[in-house]
Amino acid sequence: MTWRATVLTLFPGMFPGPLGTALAGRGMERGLWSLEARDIRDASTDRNRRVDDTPFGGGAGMVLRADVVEAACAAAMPEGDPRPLVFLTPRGAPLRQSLVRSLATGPGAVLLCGRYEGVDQRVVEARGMVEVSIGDYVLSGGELAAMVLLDACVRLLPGVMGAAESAEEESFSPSEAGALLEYPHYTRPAEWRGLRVPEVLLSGHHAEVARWRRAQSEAVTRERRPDLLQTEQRRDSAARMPMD
Ligand code: 6GU
Repeated sequence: MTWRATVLTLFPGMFPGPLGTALAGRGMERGLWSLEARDIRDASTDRNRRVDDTPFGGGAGMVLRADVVEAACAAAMPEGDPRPLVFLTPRGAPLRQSLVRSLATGPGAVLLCGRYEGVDQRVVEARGMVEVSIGDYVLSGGELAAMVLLDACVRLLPGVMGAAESAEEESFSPSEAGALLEYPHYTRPAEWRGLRVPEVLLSGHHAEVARWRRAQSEAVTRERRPDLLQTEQRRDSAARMPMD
């Protein structure tokens, strides 16, 4: 079955963009997933195709109207469409690999991209949208965030990744093994500009390599993401990804 993505946006021309190339693009060509970008403006009944209005209570910027967004959702999703509706907004809960995995396991997703100051909250709630952010910075719209979310989902779909890549994920990978950042990687030449690859990696001692990598993972995690080492953040299993 094809995993089906529908994006509701004021800028449908931004899609598929980078999702039409590389791994995701090949997956799309092979029919493993599909992408439909729909113009929210097509749902406007206004003779000037207006989609936004000024915020009640005052303040800067404009707000996408509830009636327009509802009409766009209704047009995109037939009654009983089982796909979750995700609203990309900096107000959302942080995107984690656990949500990515759960979306990738399902039939697909409908993604609403915010623009302007926001979307009338009544339609967000009436439609039971899941509000998601991709990080603590502000983008000019939800489109790039939607692409990030789709890329993360699509790479998990059965058949999208080659045998080498998926095999790598299933074997030991520190990022899967204990909520740690990855160890550093090296390849040939063994010496470059006078810089040697760590000798342990050339030793052929698999157990020592594994021990060294684990120590590197712990050190870089302590340095960059100490929050991942807090036990209450590690959740139940020792077999989770860092961003889970
Ligand atoms: Cl989902 N949207 C916008 N506009 N900015 C963001 C974001 C989303 N996530 C982080 N920054």
